[in-house]
Amino acid sequence: MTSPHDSFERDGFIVLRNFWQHGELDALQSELDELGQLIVGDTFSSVDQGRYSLTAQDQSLLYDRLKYLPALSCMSGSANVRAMCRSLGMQHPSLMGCCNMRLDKPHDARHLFAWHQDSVYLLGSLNAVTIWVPLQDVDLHHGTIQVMAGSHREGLAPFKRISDKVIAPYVPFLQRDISLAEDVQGDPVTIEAKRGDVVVFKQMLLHRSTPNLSNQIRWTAQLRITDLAEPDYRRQRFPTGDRTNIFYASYPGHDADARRAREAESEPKSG
Ligand SMILES: O=C(O)CCC(=O)C(=O)O
Repeated sequence: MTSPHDSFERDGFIVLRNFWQHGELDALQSELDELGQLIVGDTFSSVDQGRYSLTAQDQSLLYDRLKYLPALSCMSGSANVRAMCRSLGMQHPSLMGCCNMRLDKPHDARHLFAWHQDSVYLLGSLNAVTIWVPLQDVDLHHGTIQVMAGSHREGLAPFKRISDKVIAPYVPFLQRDISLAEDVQGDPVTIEAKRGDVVVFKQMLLHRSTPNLSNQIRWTAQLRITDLAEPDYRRQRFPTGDRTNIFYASYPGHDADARRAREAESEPKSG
C-alpha cells in the first residue's frame, strides 16, 4: 500500500481529513469575526453574508489585515503542523512569513488565481509546502482549487514577465508581474474538502482557483512552510519572496543567472 508520504511525493498534494482537532478553526473564525465587526460593522458574520453589505473600500481594508490575524501564526507554528510537515519528509520546517487568508465573494472572478506555482512568487525550498485551510466545505459549487497532479516533478515551468517592474534584488514579483509562458495541458484534479480538513501541496505544484458559485463568501487560509535543511536552499542563503525574487533564486528548470542575462539581453538598449 502507498504511504501518505509516497503519494504526496508522487502527486504533490494530499488532503488530510479532520486535521484541526484543538479548536484552531474556531479560534481563527472568532478572530475573523472580531476583525470584520471592527472594520465592516456589528452585523458582520463570516458565516452569513446576508447580514451585512461589504463596500469595496471595506473589503480591501479587511483583506489587507487578514494575514495578520494572530491565529494564523498560531496555526502555522503549531506542533501538529510541524509534525505533519516532518511526516511528509521535511527535516527542518520553518515559517515563510507569508501566511495569508482569502475571501472569495460569490460570482466575483476578479481575484481568482490562474494556473501557477507558488515557488515563483514565494521562493522557499524545493520541497516547501502550502497548507490550504478551508473554513467551510469547498467544491466546484462553493469554489475550490484545482491541481495538476505530479506537475511539481517537472521543476519550474517556463514563465514570462507581464509587467515592466525592474529586475533587482529586494523587489518582490507577484501574480500581476509574472505568469506561466504556456498553457497547462492535462486533466486537473478538483479538490473537495470539508471544514476541518487541510490540503497540503508542494509550492512547485501547478494549481489554480475555481469560481465561487454559491451565495456565501469562501474563506480560506494559506500557511506556508519551507525546509531549512534542504542543501540547495541553504547554498542559496534561504531565499524567500519578501526579500528577493525568482530572478535571484534557482530551481530545477530555472537557472537564475542565465535568466537574468537573457532578460538583460532583451531590454531595449539606451543611447
Ligand atoms: O485559494 C485559491 O483560490 C488559490 C490559492 C492559491 O493559489 C495560493 O494560495 O497559492
